[in-house]
Amino acid sequence: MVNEANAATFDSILESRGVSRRSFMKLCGAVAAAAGLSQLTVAQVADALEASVIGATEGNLYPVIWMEGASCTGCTEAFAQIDEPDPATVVLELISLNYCETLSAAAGYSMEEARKQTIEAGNYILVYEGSLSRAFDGNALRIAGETGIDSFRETAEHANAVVALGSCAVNGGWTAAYPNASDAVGCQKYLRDNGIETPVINIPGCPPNPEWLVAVLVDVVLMGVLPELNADNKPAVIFNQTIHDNCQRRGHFENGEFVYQFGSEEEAKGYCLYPLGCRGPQTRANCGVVRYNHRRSWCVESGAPCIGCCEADPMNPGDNWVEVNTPFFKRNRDLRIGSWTIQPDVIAWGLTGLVAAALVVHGFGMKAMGRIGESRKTELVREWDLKHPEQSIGVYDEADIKEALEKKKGGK
Ligand code: FSX
Ligand code: SF4
Repeated sequence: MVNEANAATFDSILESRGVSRRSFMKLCGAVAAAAGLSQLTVAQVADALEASVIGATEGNLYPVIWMEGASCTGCTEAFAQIDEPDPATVVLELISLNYCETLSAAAGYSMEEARKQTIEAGNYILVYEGSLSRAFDGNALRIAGETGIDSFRETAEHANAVVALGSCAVNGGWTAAYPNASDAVGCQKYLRDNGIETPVINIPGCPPNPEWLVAVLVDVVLMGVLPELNADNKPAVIFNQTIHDNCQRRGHFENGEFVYQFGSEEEAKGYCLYPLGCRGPQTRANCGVVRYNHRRSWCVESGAPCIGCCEADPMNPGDNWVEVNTPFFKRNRDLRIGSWTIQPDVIAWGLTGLVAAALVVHGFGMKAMGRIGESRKTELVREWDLKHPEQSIGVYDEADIKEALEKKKGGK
């Protein structure tokens, strides 16, 4: 518990930074929600954050090294964009950020020195974003005169835990997509392949929601516990539910109300995006609960089908979200045969053609044997094709289309 004198100090720190107590408590509520904690724990989170900010004024904070491998820096960028209150004023005072290529004011030799000294002193956490490039003896990425994998390795092996932030750090992400020329892998695989047992907490997403990182830091740094992890070492409360579980469009999915085309009437009605390739049913994360940008909205709510950026098997770089989910906005993933890719529905149509050809041959045989007489086609034109002629890939006679439309009009 924070005592009264400390509470007064804390209030004046908040005030000096233009942060109201109300917005601070809102942040605590969001941290608790992101961590999957009950709202009853908000007071505990607030106490922990207050103690940490007071700790900051006394220079007694948990050291963190934040390093970056092959990535777009979107993870840091997303973190730096958390709004009210902004990370620089309150949240970063959870930790003593001794090294961060993007956020630290220092650079060059003095930064590298800070990293080495932190490692020597021990008792720190490594937050790592981006993948580890193993090709070319690790020379695809060099930092301060050594390979990226060497500096990762020496920092990770002495850390209390590695937080793999972002899908690239979890299993290579898009940097490991075919043909994975830099032989990219995530932190956990690199460490385990090299016999290093440092605990790893995987936070996928491209980028991950910054509030997930704050929630993990609150657990590890302030509460002194590792969050409960699932079999992929991902925080269970965040990643054990699917996007589909918490989706605002879910009712439309259940009612069979779907969007087949961007810009359509169905889209304007907010129907389910499944036919446009939404990966919500197979992607595990609580985006719909935590949301983004001041908790205003998130991908599916704002009209974009989920592209599954949180799907990452830590021990398999080939199972990265880009490889698994492209082409986006299509129901099926590409099937890869060597360096050649094809959509399964193309194969399906090809097979349909083969089967149709076989049936025709079979039909001729039956007819020749006098076993069938004249027959009628049961479905002249597929119902769906009639409804969406511009998307149809069926081949029909004009006369059949006319007949089918007339039938439909007549309610037959
Ligand atoms: Fe990867 Fe992070 Fe995607 Fe980018 O650094 S998870 S590419 S948003 O930024 O690592
Ligand atoms: Fe599920 Fe996606 Fe439809 Fe939402 S939009 S209900 S996540 S399929």
